[in-house]
Order: sequence, then structure tokens, then C-alpha cells
Amino acid sequence: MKRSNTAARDAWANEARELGHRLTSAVSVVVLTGAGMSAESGLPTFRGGSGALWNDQRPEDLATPQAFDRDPKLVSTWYRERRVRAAAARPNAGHRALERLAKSLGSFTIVTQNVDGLHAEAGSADVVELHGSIRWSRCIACGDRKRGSLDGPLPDLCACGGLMRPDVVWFGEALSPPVWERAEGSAREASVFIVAGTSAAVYPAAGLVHIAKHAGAFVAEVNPEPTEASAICDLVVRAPVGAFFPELLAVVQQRS
Ligand code: BJW
Repeated sequence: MKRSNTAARDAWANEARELGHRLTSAVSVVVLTGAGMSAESGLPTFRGGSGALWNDQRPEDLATPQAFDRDPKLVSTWYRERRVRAAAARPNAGHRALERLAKSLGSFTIVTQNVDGLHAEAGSADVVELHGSIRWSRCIACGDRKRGSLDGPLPDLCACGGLMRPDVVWFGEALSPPVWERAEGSAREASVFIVAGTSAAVYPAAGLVHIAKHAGAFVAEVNPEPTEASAICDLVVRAPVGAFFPELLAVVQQRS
């Protein structure tokens, strides 16, 4: 076990050198992150893993407008619990390393599927939040937005009497057009595109990997497990983000 850990770390060190070399000569870098980015902050991922089910329900079945229409209290309770956990969670070494990489490199865009706000909390500016933010709610009747409640009766109500829902993108709902345009434009222009901590199973977010690849980017994946994007990646790093990104940062800082 000790030997294989050492072998894995040697492999990450080589991969960090290769990717670090690419980053320091890149004109524009994009990092697409998913739930695995926050796993080391204690937040569960959506698919697989012991934390994926909630009250015996699959997250994918709760993250829909139909589930909210059917049982707003149940869905609001799930989001309330996640909001409280997200508020208590802290950015991990991976979030912090990405923030510092952005400062060391020129054009660096983080596009996240996560709704937990941990990239911004780590100090990253201008994060593209594809699926909205769990920290905010919006009224299904008048559209007003307010901070999502952390306590009190559920479902939460707007001053107009309408039901408040989390300000996130559910299955079957369109992503905000300006947010998508920014993400798609960054992917097209990326010289290096890193896909980290996502199963790359949910579209249109997963499509960004293909857009970047077809536009000529060097595509690297950071994930302990194979994903639907692995086959098209130029470099695959089988490591957790909290171990690999600090190592990558060290390489980039040495070279610049
Ligand atoms: C680690 C780690 C560590 C662990 N370090 N790694 C094309 C083909 C087929 C279907 C579609 C298609 N285009 C659209 C669809 C339909 C659908 C879809 O994609 N379905 C698929 C399931 C097949 N997409 C939609 O419905 C989207 N909307 C849409 O297309 O609208 C069209 C439209 C146009 C015009 C008008 C109207 C409609 C919307 C998708 C919204 C997704 N929303 C959610 C919920 C957000 C709110 C919330 O958080 O509750 O987003 S679902 C959920 O999945 C969440 C996530 O952001 C998203 C992706 O999950 P993610 O991040 O990849 O997590 P996991 O758990 O899957 O993976 C974690 C990974 O981490 C694993 O790989 C681990 O190994 C790894 N990991 N620890 C690194 N330490």
C-alpha cells in the first residue's frame, strides 16, 4: 500500500510538471469544476459515494421543477440542509491553489457547476456559476431574489406570498444565457482546459470539454475516478484536487 501511494505521488509529480509547463506557456486557461472539487471540504457529491443519497432519494430526482411542484417542503428541506452545510464548509487546498494559480497566470477562468460558493470564498474572482447559487432563493411568482433562509418554517415565502425556490438550475431548465455564453466563449478560447472533480455526465456543462477540445485546447482531467470525459483528455491525473492542485501551483510558481 505504502509502495503504491509512493508510486501514485511520483506519477502526480510528473503530471504536475507536464501540466505546469503547459500552463506557463498558455495564453488562456479554463478550469471546469464539479462536486468533487468540494468533496474535501466535506460536501457530498451527486453520483456514487456514500453521501449521495438523501432520505433514500437520489439527488437527481430532487433537483427538478417537478419534484418542487409535487412536494415543495421536501425539496426545500433538502436545500436548507445543504445550504447550512455549505455555509459551514471552508474552501479546501484545491480551491485555494486555483485562486493562487489565477494570480500567477494571465487569463484564468473558473467555470463551476457547483452552487456552494466555495471558489469565491477562497478569493477567486469572476467565477462563472453555471448552475446558480444555493445561497440565494427566488420567488416562483414575482422573481424577487433574496438570501436563502437558514432557519424558519419551510417552504419559505416571498413578501408577495409566492413560494421561494433555490436560485439554482434544475434538470430540464435552461442555464442563464449570459452565463452560458461566457462559459462557452472561454472554452472556445482556452489553450489549456482542465476538467476537475466532475463526472462530466450533465449537459450542457460537460459539452464545454468537447468545445474546448475541438477548438484546439490541451485538455487535462483531475479526478481519482474515470469519467465520461476521460477518453478525450490529453492528460489524465488520477488524484484528488486537494493533493494535485497545490503540487501544480508549486511547479508554476517555480517556473514563473
Ligand atoms: C473528486 C474528488 C476529489 C470525488 N478530487 N475529484 C445531452 C445529452 C443527454 C441529456 C442532455 C443533454 N443536454 C441536456 C440534457 C438533459 C440534462 C442532462 O444533462 N441530463 C444528463 C443526466 C444526461 N440537462 C439539463 O436538463 C440541463 N438543462 C438543459 O439542458 O436545458 C435545456 C433547455 C433549453 C431551453 C429551455 C429549457 C431547457 C440542466 C442541468 C442542471 C443540472 N443541475 C444540477 C443541480 C444543481 C443544483 C443543486 O446543486 O442542487 O447540477 S444536477 C447535479 O449534477 C448538479 C451538478 O452541478 C451536476 C453535475 O454533477 P457533478 O458536479 O459532475 O458531480 P458528480 O457527483 O456527478 O461527480 C463528482 C465527481 O467528483 C466524480 O467523478 C468523482 O470521482 C469526483 N471526485 N472526490 C477530484 N477529492
